Amino acid sequence: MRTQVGIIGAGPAGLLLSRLLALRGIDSVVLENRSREYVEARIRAGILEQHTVDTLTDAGLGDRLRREGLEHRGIHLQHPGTRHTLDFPELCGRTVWVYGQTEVVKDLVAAQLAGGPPLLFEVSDVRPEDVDGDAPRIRFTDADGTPQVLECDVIAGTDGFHGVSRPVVTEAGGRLWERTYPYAWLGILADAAPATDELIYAWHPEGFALYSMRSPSVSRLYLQVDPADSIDNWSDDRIWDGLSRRLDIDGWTVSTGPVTEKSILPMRSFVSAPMRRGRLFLAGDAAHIVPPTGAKGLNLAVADVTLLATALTRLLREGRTDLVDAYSDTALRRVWRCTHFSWWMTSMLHTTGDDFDAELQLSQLRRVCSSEAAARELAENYTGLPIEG
Ligand code: RFL
Ligand code: PHB
Repeated sequence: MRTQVGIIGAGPAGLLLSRLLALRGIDSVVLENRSREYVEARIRAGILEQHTVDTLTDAGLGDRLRREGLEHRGIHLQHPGTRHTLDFPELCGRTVWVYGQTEVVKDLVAAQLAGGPPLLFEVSDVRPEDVDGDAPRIRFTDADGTPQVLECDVIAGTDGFHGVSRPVVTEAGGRLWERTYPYAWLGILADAAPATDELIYAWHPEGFALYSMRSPSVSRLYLQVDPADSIDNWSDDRIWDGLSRRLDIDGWTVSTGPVTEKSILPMRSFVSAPMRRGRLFLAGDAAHIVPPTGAKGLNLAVADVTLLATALTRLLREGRTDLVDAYSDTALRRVWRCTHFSWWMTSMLHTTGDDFDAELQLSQLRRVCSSEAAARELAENYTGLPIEG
């Protein structure tokens, strides 16, 4: 087998890269170690920045998004006794969209299977090889158990945080930065109409809570918990009690309903640089992880592959290396901005058990809720800064 770009991983990064390349006449093959059902059911991100929506729309993937997605003009920031609304169009002229990552992935898979580049599910033993030369290859075993070799011009490592690509880059050198936070999120999906127009990010002495949604009839909610806690300790009643206490405000209640999914997610910041070794390029969670508080992970993955698609097109169509040579540095500038913003939102909203920290957090929240400059800084970062390069 031969292709121009061998893509490891069919998450949003790998699938969108394949699509963007196909639109520019570059062929690719996507290799995924899970099944289609598994990839389409994995519940993760919910918020798309304006540029992510524009990129998906330009790639011909905007129809269902614009029909079923919910455009949001702001967020509510809450601390006990106060629920303050940040109006994004007023502050920075942009909006965000609620459209689940599951739906983005379903749209990308459907487009790929309807005459797009090959997408192979349930492959195993995936190994990028000879990435320092001009003719790298990917060895893998296909779903029937047959060993295969995919000869490529370039390999894209879009295989997420636990993938095989990053270790190949880091064994040649580079640097890692990591911060593990002393809290985790307990996330639920519930068949309940959201009781709020905008997402609510709430600071509370018992810990952070977030009220999000997936549709007019499905809510997605999160509670700050101890990372060592087990989901078995959290009955549905205990979760709803915690949510209603932490989100409490006079004259308003959380709307409850059957919980259809619940899990505990660790939170970390992680950056690996450079995002390239020879002909192997990393994008998305394969190179960096942010805590979900800033809603940046999926959007960063889209920003990476937007840059990478342009850089690879220049390399493969014109033989020019300027953009691939600049890729890692250009992508990392945005990665660090989003890493800072996600860390800042996380630090402002999650209680640590320390009274000094609590006073600093409340002071920062009051500042964002009273100063237009402070609110604009949050709004510009949350809705997404322009893609460089
Ligand atoms: P993914 O989605 O992890 O996809 C990687 C794919 O590679 C496959 N794979 C392999 N395939 C072949 N061979 C191997 N050896 C392989 N190893 C792995 C995997 O099966 C998978 O299909 O990475 P990608 O594409 O970079 O996308 C990144 C996003 O998924 C991630 O950043 C976001 O979900 C983060 N995130 C959020 N981001 C946002 O922008 N907005 C949000 O509101 C938001 N909320 C969240 C989130 C992540 C969460 N979790 C669960 C970590 C909320 C949560 C709860
Ligand atoms: C979500 O809806 O899953 C979501 C929304 C906002 C965040 C994180 C996750 O900051």
